[in-house]
Amino acid sequence: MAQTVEEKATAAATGASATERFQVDKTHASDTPPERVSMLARQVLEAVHATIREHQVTYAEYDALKAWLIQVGADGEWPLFLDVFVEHVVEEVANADREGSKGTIEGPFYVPDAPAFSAEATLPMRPDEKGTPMTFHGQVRAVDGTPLGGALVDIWHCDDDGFYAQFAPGIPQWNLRGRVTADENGNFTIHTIQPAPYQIPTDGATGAIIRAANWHAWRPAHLHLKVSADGHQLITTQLYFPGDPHNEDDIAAAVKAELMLDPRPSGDGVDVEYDFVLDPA
Ligand code: MBD
Ligand code: FE
Repeated sequence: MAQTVEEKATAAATGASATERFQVDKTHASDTPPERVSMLARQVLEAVHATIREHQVTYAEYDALKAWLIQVGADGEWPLFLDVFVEHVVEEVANADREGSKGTIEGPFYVPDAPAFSAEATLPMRPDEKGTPMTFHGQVRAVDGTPLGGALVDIWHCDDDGFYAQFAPGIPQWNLRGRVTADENGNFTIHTIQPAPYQIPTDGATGAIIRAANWHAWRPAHLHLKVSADGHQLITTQLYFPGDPHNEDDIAAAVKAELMLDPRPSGDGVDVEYDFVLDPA
């Protein structure tokens, strides 16, 4: 019983930590001109008005909406909510013209400046880290096929229980996070464990709307990556595992066919290979 309470506390802390992280890394002034702010704000508001008219929204429902919006902020869950339900379309628009590898959403759990490693690395993990051992290797190239020596592969993923270091308490700071510099041929090899499918925290305001709507809270198992090289566009992406029941109904709508791995059994674990192709800057 005590353990259940602790796990719930863990999930709530996850969403709120993402707000602090965002405020440290990403809050910056936008230079959006007033005409554009006006147009975008007006269209969003008009879509809300149209929904109210079409569905004859009541005062009770309007008050429930207000209470819920207040709670999302109080729980610190705006980064979580927005990255789960909105970011995928921003990413689609931002990267529509890219020729190289597909990107997908960053999500709320990236932390910059993870420990740095050379081209063959074992991610920081606990001595008894649970999970299937996994070796992830590949090459970083330009769109013309030139290997990008010294490219940076910044990887982060959750543990075998679906928890991210620095967002769920009790996990070593840099667990399953690292920045790996590829060798002179753009090759890298990363030893880690296979991440678990991930259920977004259900005990805060984001969970409340998921429950109220009778949706589910699952993301399929995934690796997060930022891959970059001098003179090239950074890609933020994720990689997925075939057969995961939530590849088809990811709550964050961030799965793409091009991002599917092809794991092969190897020793007591799996071996996965994926190459990244970067567009010129
Ligand atoms: C995650 O791990 C994630 O990747 C996203 C996009 C949202 C919530 C949790
Ligand atoms: Fe994630």
